[in-house]
Amino acid sequence: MLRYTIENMTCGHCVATVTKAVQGVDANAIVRADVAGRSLEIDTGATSEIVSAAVAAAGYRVTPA
Ligand SMILES: [Cu+2]
Repeated sequence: MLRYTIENMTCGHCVATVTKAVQGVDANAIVRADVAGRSLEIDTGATSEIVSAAVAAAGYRVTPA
C-alpha cells in the first residue's frame, strides 16, 4: 500500500481527478482518499515513483506520508 499527503486535494472533484490519474497507470488500483486529512492510500502493483508522477502530472502536490 502507498500512502501520500496531497496538500491541494480539497474536495470531491480533486479526489475524482487524483483517482483517475492513479487508475491511468493501474486500472485496478484501489484508492482511498481523506479530503479533510489531505491523505491518500492506494492499493496498487505500480511503483510509488510511477503513481506519484501521475498524480503530480494531474496538478497535485504529492508527498509520501
Ligand atoms: Cu477539489
